[in-house]
Amino acid sequence: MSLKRRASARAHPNIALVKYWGKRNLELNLPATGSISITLDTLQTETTVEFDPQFKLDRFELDGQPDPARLPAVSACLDRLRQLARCSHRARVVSHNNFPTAAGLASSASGYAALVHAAAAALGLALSAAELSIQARQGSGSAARSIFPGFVEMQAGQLDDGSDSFASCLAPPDHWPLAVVVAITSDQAKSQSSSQGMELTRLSSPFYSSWLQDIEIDLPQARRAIKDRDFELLASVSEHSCLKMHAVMLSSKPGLVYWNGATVECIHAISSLRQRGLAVFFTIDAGPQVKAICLPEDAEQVALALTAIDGVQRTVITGLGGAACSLDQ
Ligand code: 2P0
Repeated sequence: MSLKRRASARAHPNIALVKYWGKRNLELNLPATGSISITLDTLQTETTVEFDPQFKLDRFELDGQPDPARLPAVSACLDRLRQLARCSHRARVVSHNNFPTAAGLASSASGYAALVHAAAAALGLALSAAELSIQARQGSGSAARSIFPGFVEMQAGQLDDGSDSFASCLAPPDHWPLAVVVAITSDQAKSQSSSQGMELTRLSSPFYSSWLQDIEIDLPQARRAIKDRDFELLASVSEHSCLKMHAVMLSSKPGLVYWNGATVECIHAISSLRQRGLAVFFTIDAGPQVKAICLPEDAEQVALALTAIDGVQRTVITGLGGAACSLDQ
């Protein structure tokens, strides 16, 4: 490749319902277990990658600012694709999130999914969605799922080289068009990466092995709930998975406490909405935001209830979103 090549892509964050928290191989970023997620619409990362023989170094810009802290991980992602394409050109990567970065809104998922999609296209690599998912996984485990639309399952895989550790679509968004109300309780970036947190949990939580074992029970239940559109079953397996994950986070040494006061108030508010007959459940990731999953007709009411809570700064309503895609003609 001698000429400069450029491509742009968009990807959406995803929210895990059966959570991933723990790795079986750090170097290849292989998850210890499978996970099941929903891909969102509305929230998105858009990324342009330009390879140019004139560039001396890779550059990475996020939301209008150079981002040297994330550059090594971005370059490592590009290196894997450059190796496949037998290209040594450096790249300029320009990325925009329309939501807060690194605050428990899965910006690394949409970020790495958009990055590998755009970089592969710019390098002229015709990768399948599974191959893109493998590339995205090496940037960030949850990013493997953001390649796909709607309801998505990530396979932990068994092979040492990780070639069987990728995601696939369980059902498209229109199979069961759920809504997600995100209650933002803090715009601050978290102080510790998920990778560091997962390793701390693996090495120190006395409950880690039970956590891993139980996921094998949760995965088939969540699959069945999605297939049958069984809201009650999906609510029960998802809340249980979320609380078990936070239990191993809390029981790490030192403990990982991702919640703030408003996070806890949101949990109680969602439980009381459900007692009043609304179909809604919560999930929370490695940050203080709360995601309420509900039927679209109830989303406004859920958002009103969460916005009224002290400490909730704002809410965002999303539906289920599409696959990572090209922004080029
Ligand atoms: C998930 N999370 O399943 C879980 C739930 C956060 C809590 O995957 O280390 O940024 O890059 O593989 O993907 C967030 O972790 O972690 C995550 P790495 P990632 O969505």
